[in-house]
Amino acid sequence: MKSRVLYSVVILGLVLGLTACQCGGKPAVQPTTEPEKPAGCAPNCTYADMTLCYPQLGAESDWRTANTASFKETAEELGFKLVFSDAQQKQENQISAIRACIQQKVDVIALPPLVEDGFEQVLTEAKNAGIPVIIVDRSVSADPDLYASHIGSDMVLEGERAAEEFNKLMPDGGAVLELSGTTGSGAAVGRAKGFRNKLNDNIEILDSQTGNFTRAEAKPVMEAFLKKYEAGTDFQGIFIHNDDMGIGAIESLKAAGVKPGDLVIVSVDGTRGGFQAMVDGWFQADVECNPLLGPQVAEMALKLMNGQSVDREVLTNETVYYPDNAAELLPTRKY
Ligand code: GYE
Repeated sequence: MKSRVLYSVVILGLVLGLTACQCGGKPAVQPTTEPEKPAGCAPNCTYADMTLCYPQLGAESDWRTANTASFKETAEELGFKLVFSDAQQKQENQISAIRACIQQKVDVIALPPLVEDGFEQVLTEAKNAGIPVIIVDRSVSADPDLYASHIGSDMVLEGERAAEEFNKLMPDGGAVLELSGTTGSGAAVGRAKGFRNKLNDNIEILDSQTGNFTRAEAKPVMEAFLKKYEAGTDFQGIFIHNDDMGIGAIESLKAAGVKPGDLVIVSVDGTRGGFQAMVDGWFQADVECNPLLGPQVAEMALKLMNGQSVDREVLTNETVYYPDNAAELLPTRKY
């Protein structure tokens, strides 16, 4: 009797697990084996035939604002229809927006995923509906068979570049704080990893907290750091995962009486705000991350509609900016 009860519980558990649980990362809906079909207009589809869905993840930073503008401007210039939405940094909103696009039968979905995990199910739904997906900007952990390509920055390389700046600027070692991006996002995970890959052994990461890529959330995190640790004594540098958080952190540093140049601060993005922070003497380097991805994504989306093959991964070519020519470059910055 006991074993029969146990058996039923196991069966029930399996059934529930198969229908409801996505905890193992496996989608509940399995992908069909049908190959992706080109659009009806293929091989002669033009931008006028294209509806591209862009379920944006939020509006948390100047980088994101520039990224949104890039897609909107590209749609207008090339003449395709853009279905745009803003998930306000909530994955469930992003997933609903993707589902709405699938229902609308858009031609291509370009997805900038908020976080890496949890998109298997909805990507499977898109695949089963025959809608190709281009992952844009941050990466996903889902099986690459569920999407056509990834276009974006090499976040690990960005973290490595930041570490190299600290190695140069703190040759005798010391301690740094890390103000990281959205927990679980490809950008934060990659930058943290790259930073640890290349940071010299004589530089300790004293503490690491998330500021969710926003100015508003970075400010109290920096304040809390400054209550816990003495600037210049307990730590000599701060690695900040984006310029917006850097600007928030500067406000907290100023309020605590820390002066520009007292600390080594390296940030990521290369926005106008970041350039201004270099001009003002707060950032010693700014690792570029380019948000202007609209044209590349549109071009690839059209290729997919026409049934042409595309590269599985397209990484943006980027650099590091420094204070010495920041004032000169600032007026030329597009974001
Ligand atoms: O660095 C940050 C934004 O995913 C690369 O997201 C992007 C990051 C960018 O909020 O400013």
